[in-house]
Amino acid sequence: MSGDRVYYRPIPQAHGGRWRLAGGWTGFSSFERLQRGQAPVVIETAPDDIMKALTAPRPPLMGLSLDRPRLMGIVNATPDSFSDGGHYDPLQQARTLVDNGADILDIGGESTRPGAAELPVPEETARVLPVVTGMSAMIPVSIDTRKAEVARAALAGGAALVNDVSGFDFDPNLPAVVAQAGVPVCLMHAQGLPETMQHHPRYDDVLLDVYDALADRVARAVAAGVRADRIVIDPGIGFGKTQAHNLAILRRISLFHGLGCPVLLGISRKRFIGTIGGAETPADRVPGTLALTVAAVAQGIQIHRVHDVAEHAQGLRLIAALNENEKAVT
Ligand code: HH2
Repeated sequence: MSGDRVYYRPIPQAHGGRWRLAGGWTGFSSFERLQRGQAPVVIETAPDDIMKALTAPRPPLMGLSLDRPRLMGIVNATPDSFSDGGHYDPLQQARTLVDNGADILDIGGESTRPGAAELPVPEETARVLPVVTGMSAMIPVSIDTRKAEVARAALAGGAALVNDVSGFDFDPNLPAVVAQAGVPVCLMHAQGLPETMQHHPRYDDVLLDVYDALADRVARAVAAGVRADRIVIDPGIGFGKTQAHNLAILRRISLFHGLGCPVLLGISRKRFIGTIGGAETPADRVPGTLALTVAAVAQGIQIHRVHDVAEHAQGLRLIAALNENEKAVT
């Protein structure tokens, strides 16, 4: 990638601002100009095409407006997920997450934790389908899979979004399934496969490399017939990334609004939160997860994939109240 390329990161403001980020709750009035190998420079203007991508309101996703942060509750129909070890009935867990305030459920049957092995299609389908069919009349359901045949079965069972952690890199048949169904897709960035991705992840500049890779994935998805306004992007925290990589992305995550898509973030209970926060057990990483979610909300990130929906719903209610208060009190 050329070192000359210039990137514009909107600098979010707690109050006011000349423009609104993605038509949402975050204001901004200036930018960081980012270039490989150079220190960020604060500037006051950006090119028209970037401004358009940064400010255009995002269309509703599965009927959900994106003018406030949304919670995607994680349902692991897996016996080997990293964070909860499969110690629950997924259908019961799904209902609890709905009661606790989830806007979307993300249902997955194949663990993608570092070192996890691939699961055969029939097994993955058998795990997810009862939860998808059981929940899709109640709440928008996302199917977390890299595989076309699993996605096809889940869409037939009522799923309304495909969440592909490989960003269409794993199964060449998945783009056509998504395009034909006319459903939205979340394209996540990952470097390498779950089996080996944490061995030696390397980037030139992780923030800009991930941005370019996602731009490429969006372009490929559009070329495969997926409508641009149905694409959600995700920088893929922990997928072929060290702790320093994760932090570099999170620190400047508002950059990703420049791709013109809603942004989804999956940090919930991940290892680096335990390492920095001093919480060995995944279930003890809720405070650290919430802290990073609040920071991401302040950068305008729209969709938050979390295990602990009740705790995050409470946090988001407080953030909403702070924003409301400014309007109400004169
Ligand atoms: N992380 C995991 C799974 N799916 N999808 C998106 N879009 N973004 C993510 O960051 C993401 C994801 C983590 O996978 P796993 O190890 O299966 O654990 P869990 O599902 O409990 O988060």
